[in-house]
Amino acid sequence: MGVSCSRGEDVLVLAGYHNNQVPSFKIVLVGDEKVGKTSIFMRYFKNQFDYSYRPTTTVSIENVVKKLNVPEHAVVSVTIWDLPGTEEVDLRKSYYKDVDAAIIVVDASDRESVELAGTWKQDVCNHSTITQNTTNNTDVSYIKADPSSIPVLLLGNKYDLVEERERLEIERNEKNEDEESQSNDKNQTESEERKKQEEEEEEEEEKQVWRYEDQQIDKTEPVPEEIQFLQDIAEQNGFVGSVAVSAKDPDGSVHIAIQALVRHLLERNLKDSAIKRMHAVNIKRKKRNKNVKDEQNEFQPLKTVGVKELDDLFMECNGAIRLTGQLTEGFTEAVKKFKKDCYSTDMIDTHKASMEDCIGGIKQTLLEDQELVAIDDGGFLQLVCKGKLLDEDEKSEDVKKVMLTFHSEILVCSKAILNQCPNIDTHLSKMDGMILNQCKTLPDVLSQQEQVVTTRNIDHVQYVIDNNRARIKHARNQASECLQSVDNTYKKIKASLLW
Ligand SMILES: Nc1nc2c(ncn2[C@@H]2O[C@H](COP(=O)(O)OP(=O)(O)OP(=O)(O)O)[C@@H](O)[C@H]2O)c(=O)[nH]1
Ligand SMILES: [Mg+2]
Repeated sequence: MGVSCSRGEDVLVLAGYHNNQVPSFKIVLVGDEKVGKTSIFMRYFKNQFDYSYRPTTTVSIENVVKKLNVPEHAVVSVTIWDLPGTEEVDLRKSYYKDVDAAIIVVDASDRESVELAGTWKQDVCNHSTITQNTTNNTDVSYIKADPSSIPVLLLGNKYDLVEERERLEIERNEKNEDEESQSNDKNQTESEERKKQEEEEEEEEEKQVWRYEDQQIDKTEPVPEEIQFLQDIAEQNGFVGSVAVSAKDPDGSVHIAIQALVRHLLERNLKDSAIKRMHAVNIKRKKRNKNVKDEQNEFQPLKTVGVKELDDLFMECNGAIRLTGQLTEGFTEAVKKFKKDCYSTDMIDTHKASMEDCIGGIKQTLLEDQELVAIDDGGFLQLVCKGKLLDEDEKSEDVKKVMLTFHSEILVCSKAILNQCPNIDTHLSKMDGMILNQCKTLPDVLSQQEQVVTTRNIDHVQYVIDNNRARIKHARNQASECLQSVDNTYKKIKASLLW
């Protein structure tokens, strides 16, 4: 452990690396309760994550022997101590004996938690000691460690929550923008400009090339606010570096961060490249963020709980949930395509114009003896042009084009929605009732299982059931919103044809 391993530039020599001894490092995970120390520990050693929270009451210790690429493919032994966030009896001093490095874990989604990082670092620095053998080797004594010899890394955990918050904000902004542009003509030019600016910014972002490891990193790239805050706190308090990670995501961020610290310990003069590596993780996050939305669009089936009766019911819901998502997305896309065609044929001034504007635009494009009417075809709305549309006439060709898009996109989608969504709602409502009934027998079913069922298992099962039911509810809401959207669109079209 830390005793045999020395610190500083000569670590390889003193640790006996050249005499085939493996340098070993003791690293402590320190920080407030609930910030995710145990989750980081579990991700690093078992690549697992658990949603439930059980406070750590006694220290957990795990060891791993790893081969690092630098220097000279060094093999190292890393022992990590997962410390309790709070303890009735304060045993910290004993945990901090002979530490080689410390990781202060904070909750990156909570500013106050990040602000406390310095206090935790101080705690490590004030209480770390080094074992000293006396000359006769029988007694041991402890001397205060030199704080500057213990690298302390700041780990901003739960970064997935920050990303989720950002994603929701982007969605909310987009939704507001859409509503605004539909209801307020005056704002059209403004939102167009904003869009243009966004597109330019996106284009600029695309141009950025992210490089990893020993390659040069573009330091001019703006980092997200939370990561900047982590870096500022790390700098102000003399941390060796800071990394934003998520113990929840199996994205390798926890491994990279800990490996970087170990590399730093192995050879201090590699400090710069190790820090660069941490910086790269932070930057990678920003890039990942851009893809979060795409990932979200991919259908994820409901989670299973290992109780067959319940899992069968969950499986049966998947088709309806997936279909709801597809219908919702399909209708939004169909409307977008229709507006885009109206825009490209100069019937409207912006592709974000309202449905009423599109219909108005088509009407204005028609010749005097032509008229646009809506026909109710068994509950579905068809657009028909009375009066012959001329062949090889540019305006008539434009009208034909947008009407074709209306029928092949909006009409087809709205038919599917009007046919399917009421059934989806009935089906999911029935399934949810059955799931709820099945849950009542859950304690009995679990007690009959062969393996031992702990409170933790039960909590987890309950958590998964709650999550699955929330997704079922969300799909039902989505189905009724989808029906509402079709109804609103039809109403808008009919109203604008009356003008
Ligand atoms: N969303 C999210 N939740 C996390 C993450 N890491 C941990 N959690 C959750 O946060 C809660 C606390 O996690 P723990 O790892 O037990 O926290 P701790 O710091 O060990 O807490 P103490 O042992 O009391 O000091 C649990 O419910 C975890 O599932 C993460 O990266 N993202
Ligand atoms: Mg813990």
